[in-house]
Amino acid sequence: MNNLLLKLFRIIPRKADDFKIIMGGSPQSGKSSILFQLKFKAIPTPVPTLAFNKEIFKHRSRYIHLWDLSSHPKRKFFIWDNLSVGAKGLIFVADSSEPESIPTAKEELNRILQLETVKGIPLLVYANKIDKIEIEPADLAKDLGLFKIKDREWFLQPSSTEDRSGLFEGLDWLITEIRKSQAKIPENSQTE
Ligand SMILES: Nc1nc2c(ncn2[C@@H]2O[C@H](COP(=O)(O)OP(=O)(O)OP(=O)(O)O)[C@@H](O)[C@H]2O)c(=O)[nH]1
Ligand SMILES: [Mg+2]
Repeated sequence: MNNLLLKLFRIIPRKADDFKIIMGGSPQSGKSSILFQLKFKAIPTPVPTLAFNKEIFKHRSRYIHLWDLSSHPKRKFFIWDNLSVGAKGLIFVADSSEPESIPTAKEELNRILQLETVKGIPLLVYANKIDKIEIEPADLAKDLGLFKIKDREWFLQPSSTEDRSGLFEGLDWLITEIRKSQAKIPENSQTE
C-alpha cells in the first residue's frame, strides 16, 4: 500500500461501524450522479471523473463512505488496486440505455470481481437510466454474466438519477448484505 495515499485520503474508515463501499462501472453510466443523489439528493453539473469522488453520508444509522472510482483505461489499475482496500460492498453501474455498452461493461465487471480487495463482498448492480428505456432486468443480468457469479451475493436494481428511483432500494439491499456478512465474522477480527 502506498503510504502517501493513505496519508492523503482516509482510505479505510476509522470506525469498524462505518461501511466503505466502492462504485465502478461503464463510462458515463451515471456513477457520480448516483453518488451525489445519495448524498445531496441533487446532482451538480456532471463532469467526467478523472480519478475518484468520495462522499460520506448517513444511511440506516451507519456512515457510508462511498467511493466513485474511475475506470479510465490509463488510471484504473492504480486507482482500483489502491482505493478499493477495506471495501465492504461493491456497486457496479451499467447504462441500460446503451445496450451496445453491455459487453464492455461485463468485461470491466469481471476485472473488478477478480481483485483480491473485493473478494467475496456483496455486489449491487444499478441498471441505470431506466427513464430512457424499458428493460427486462433478467435479460440484462444474463448479458452482464451475473448468473455465473457464485462467490458472493449480488442484486440487480433498475435505477434512474432523474427521479432517484431504485437508488435507495439498492443501497438498502447492499447494507443488509454487508450486515449479514459482518455477523458471520468474529467480532475481534472486524477491526482494521
Ligand atoms: N437520463 C438519464 N441520464 C443520466 C442518468 N444518470 C446520469 N445521467 C447523465 O449521464 C451523464 C453522465 O453522468 P455521470 O454521473 O457524470 O456519469 P459517470 O459514470 O460518473 O461518468 P464518468 O465519470 O465520466 O465515467 C450525464 O449527462 C448525466 O446527466 C439517469 O439515470 N438518466
Ligand atoms: Mg463520474
